[in-house]
Amino acid sequence: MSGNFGTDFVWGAASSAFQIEGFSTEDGGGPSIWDTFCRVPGKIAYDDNGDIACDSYHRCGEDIGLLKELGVKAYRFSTSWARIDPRADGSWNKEGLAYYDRVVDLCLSSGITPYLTLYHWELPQAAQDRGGWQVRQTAEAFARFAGMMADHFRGRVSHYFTLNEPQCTVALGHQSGVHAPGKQLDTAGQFGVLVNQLLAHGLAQRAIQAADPKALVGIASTGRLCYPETETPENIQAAREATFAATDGDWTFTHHWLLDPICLGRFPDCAGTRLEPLVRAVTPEDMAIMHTVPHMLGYNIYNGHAVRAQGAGYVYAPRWPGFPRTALKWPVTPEVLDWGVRFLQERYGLPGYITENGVSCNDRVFLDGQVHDPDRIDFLARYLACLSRAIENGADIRGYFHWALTDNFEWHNGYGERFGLVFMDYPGLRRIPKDSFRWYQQVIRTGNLTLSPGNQSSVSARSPQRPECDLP
Ligand code: GCO
Repeated sequence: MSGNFGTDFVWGAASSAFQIEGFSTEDGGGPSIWDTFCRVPGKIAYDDNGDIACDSYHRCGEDIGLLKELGVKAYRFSTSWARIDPRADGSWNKEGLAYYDRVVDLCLSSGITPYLTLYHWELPQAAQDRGGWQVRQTAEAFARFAGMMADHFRGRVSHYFTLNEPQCTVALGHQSGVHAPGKQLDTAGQFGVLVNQLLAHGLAQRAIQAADPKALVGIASTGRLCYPETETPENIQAAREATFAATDGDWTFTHHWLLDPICLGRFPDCAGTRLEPLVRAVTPEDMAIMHTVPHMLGYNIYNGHAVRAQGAGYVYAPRWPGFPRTALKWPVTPEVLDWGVRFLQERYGLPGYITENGVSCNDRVFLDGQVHDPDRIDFLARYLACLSRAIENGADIRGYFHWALTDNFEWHNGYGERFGLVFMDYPGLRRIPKDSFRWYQQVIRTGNLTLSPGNQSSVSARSPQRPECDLP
């Protein structure tokens, strides 16, 4: 099956600073909250840390060369706030900035459009020491950083994402504490962190647009998405409702608690929940700052929940025993890149990019010296077929960034999880393109989603994962 990806479709790959660069404090850089968090015993699997990572700080030429070989049109990467603004006080570290000049200029000379994420969790430890995302000053400091970046890169960079997944900063960094800075706040504290990030987005977008009126600004969101177990009108409506339900049980990991204020100028309906008084306390002036509508939305989507209508409501459909899962035990649910995308597009109506999608696999170098990863190829073929169907049904999705270009530091999971199209041989930092690298190269070139050149078995958005499953 060939996807419905037009010739203008932006095929890309993604990474983030702390996950690939290493050497955070070299050349005047400052430690981020993740440098600090990695030093806390027991927080990171295998006691891994980001000291070296993929050494992209010294090897960005190799990485951009791989992107050029892959044939992508765009590269989504983040610029470490801690490397550039080590004291979070606006005294810019020119050598840190020079690294990103190299990355941007290498992209441009390779015909690759840079999409800069200005915050992929690289909060300067100095900002954390002054309260981090629990205080408003951090939002103001971030806006100052964003404005400087837009001014510095004007004419070379035209696409920015302000923040990556504020939902994770709240839910993992300040609720469960499994991510840096490892806080476990109450609901009021969690909501305060969300508010400061919403302010950070609004203030930063305004600063970027003031510095470069031609810049296009977005934000990368993640969170709960649902899809109909079977495609009856009742189940589709149930999945839509479940996606945007305003329960106060798991509100932190939802798209709409971030995107409703930013895009619609209001918080989700939370009457009668613990959130109601907190929302009421947000001033109209702050609501106006948060309500800074982006030019585009980034969706980081990996999986979702099947839902079926039941009575006047809905239930999450149980996953059958042995349901397909990734190496990280995440469920494989390609339908989410069809229906989840459609629901988001319906609600926000903005141009969208899939800014992250991919899969962790138990990749290794085989006896023939290659890295064979059929699981990733099958995963991508299914998800891209579903994305193609969403586009066919009117979703305004303009690009897809595979997460990730190379295996990298998977946060509290350390280096044990491999999401890359390129295998990272960590001891020697050798980069080995996997079979999926060549498969994705072909998709970019032809738009064709067949599983492999030899195997013409086509892929459709309705390819079942359960053999006897007779999908309607
Ligand atoms: C996230 C981050 C990425 C992850 C990727 C796989 O969504 O957590 O944006 O940095 O590495 O999503 O978990």
